[in-house]
Amino acid sequence: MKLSGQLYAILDLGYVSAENAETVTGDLLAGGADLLQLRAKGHEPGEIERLARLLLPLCREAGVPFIVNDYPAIAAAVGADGIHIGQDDGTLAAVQEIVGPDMLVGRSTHSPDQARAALAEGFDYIGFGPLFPTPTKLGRPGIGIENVAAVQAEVGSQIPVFCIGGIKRDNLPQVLEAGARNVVIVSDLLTAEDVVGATAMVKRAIADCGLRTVD
Ligand code: TZP
Ligand code: MG
Repeated sequence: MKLSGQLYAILDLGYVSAENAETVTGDLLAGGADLLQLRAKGHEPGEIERLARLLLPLCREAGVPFIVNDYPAIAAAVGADGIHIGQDDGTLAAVQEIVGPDMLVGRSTHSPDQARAALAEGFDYIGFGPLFPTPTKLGRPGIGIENVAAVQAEVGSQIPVFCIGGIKRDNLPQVLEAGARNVVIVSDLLTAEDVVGATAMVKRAIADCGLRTVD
């Protein structure tokens, strides 16, 4: 996996109906998303597995890793490329007992200490945030952008650090300026009138920032 300049998109069923999941995933991929996660809080595992089986081939065709949120057993059953877990979802070792040693495993982190701990434990990448309060993750305060550069330098030199939470096209320059190299954007892409165009715009902004930066 490349270490910088990536856009991680999430097909979140809080914003997209199951009926539209395939179309919107196609749009995110057409716009240039580099990773795609299926996130379906509150949905039945059977429905999540059905959707995962639907979306996985689209990602395969685009050459984009397909990641399942929260359900290692579903990730293993459908042959996903990755599984993403939160702070309260157990250890990497416990997840790997279900998905095996080869699947990408990502961890949500909410502080520099958690970011360092996830690196030390051996996760393949981390989410770092929410940078700003967001309706997509209610009840969690924004951690701000002041630690982004330090976490990117320390942890991001070893594994990808994906800044997440309240990132939108209009504040993306500020987030990149703060030192972010990889971002997750959920609602701003999923609620865009033109999902392909919005995704492509974000990709260009990340790439332009990388060109201006000597890492
Ligand atoms: N984890 C931390 S913030 C967040 C998740 C899943 C939601 C990000 O969504 P949005 O809509 O881009 O703020
Ligand atoms: Mg979770």
